[in-house]
Amino acid sequence: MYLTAQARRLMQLGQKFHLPYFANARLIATTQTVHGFREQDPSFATRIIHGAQEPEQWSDGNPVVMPISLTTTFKQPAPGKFLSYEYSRLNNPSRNTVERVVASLEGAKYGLAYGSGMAAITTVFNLLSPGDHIVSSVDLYGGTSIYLKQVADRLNIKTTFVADVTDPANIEKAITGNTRLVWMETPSNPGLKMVDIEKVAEIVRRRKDVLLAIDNTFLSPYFQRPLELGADIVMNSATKYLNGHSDVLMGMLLTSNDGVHDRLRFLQRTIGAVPSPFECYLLNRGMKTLPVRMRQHMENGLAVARFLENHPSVERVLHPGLPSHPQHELAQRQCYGHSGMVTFFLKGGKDECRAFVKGLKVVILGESLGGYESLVKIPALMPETYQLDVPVNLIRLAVGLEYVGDLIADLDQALRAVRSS
Ligand code: P1T
Repeated sequence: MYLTAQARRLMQLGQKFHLPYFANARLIATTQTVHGFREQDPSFATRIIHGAQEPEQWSDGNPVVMPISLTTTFKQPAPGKFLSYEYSRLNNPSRNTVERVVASLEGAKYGLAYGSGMAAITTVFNLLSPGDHIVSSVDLYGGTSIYLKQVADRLNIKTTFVADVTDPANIEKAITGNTRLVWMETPSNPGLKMVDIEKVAEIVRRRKDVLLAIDNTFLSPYFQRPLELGADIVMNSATKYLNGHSDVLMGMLLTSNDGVHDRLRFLQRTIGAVPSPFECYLLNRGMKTLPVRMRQHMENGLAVARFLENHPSVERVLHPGLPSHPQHELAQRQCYGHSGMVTFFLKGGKDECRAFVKGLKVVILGESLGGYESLVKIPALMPETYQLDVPVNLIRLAVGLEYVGDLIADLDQALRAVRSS
């Protein structure tokens, strides 16, 4: 049997200290490499619980759970002199904790927290000046796309939206002398297209003045760590998988580049789109279960994708963990797994799509993803301002943590209802 490095280490420890439990390291090994994806670092789960949050770092009594620091200001020992903090827009103990925790998960030197994913994204765009150019993708979260087309464009920051980012050569061709940023989502929203981060990083590195930023929202650092692959900046909408409970709006930026961090930190303080300490507390609490949640999202998502792939009412299914995905091999090489995101094309048009979502009883029709509840969205039927250039029969599922048998039964009965309507 293939043994992970961690399993080998555990078995050696077991033999050395006569620990019978570690003889089961083979079992642990089988849980670390799943469905052919990259081998996960098993200590990720330990870092998320203990990393950057030692009880000793907080107030009296060593509380195990991070306190919520609601204060907006901090007593100064003398004019112009500050202890660790001065004013909560600039920094705050609760925010500082989640920033350090998420940084450790993404393998970054620095983490910065914002009041939403969009606040984090637009802060990155604020690194640019009029006349600068961005390379991005046609398949992009609607909010990001709108900002680039309707706000950045007005500030004379132009974007080239590459039609097919699955071929790094197309990204390379779009880079001009004025390009300062390459902004990619992988997997993309909602097309689940994969970008080869390592190859694109290699292209971007040839130009000292261009940064590569990756929106990692669809996988979270548990399933993909773009900085390890050469990206300069990683963005996570923490509203999604990182928090996982659909009760927090937050965004995170991660980087190991000192200069980029200094500029982003300056913008964070100056623009002021920061999260409240209570949201930071909720995020820190939600993240504790990220590894268990993500593994279950993957199991449920794969089961749903396989069910849909064999359904007569479904034209095509997109899931990077399925051999039928055009970039299945890249996904397995680049990622540690895949989340609950499944995109499929229903046979039919607008009416069939409407009938399908109307028939669902467990899966909820709604925006967002990454929470414990399953959600469905039809991007082409969104309000006009958010409408994407996607086929009308494209349906996006964010598969949640319910019993997967109930989810499949729900999808099945809704699909049957479409056929008989
Ligand atoms: O909603 P907010 O926390 O501001 O995050 C924005 C965002 C950024 N990047 C990606 C890939 C996203 O999917 C999102 C938000 N997406 C949805 C709300 C959605 O339903 O797709």
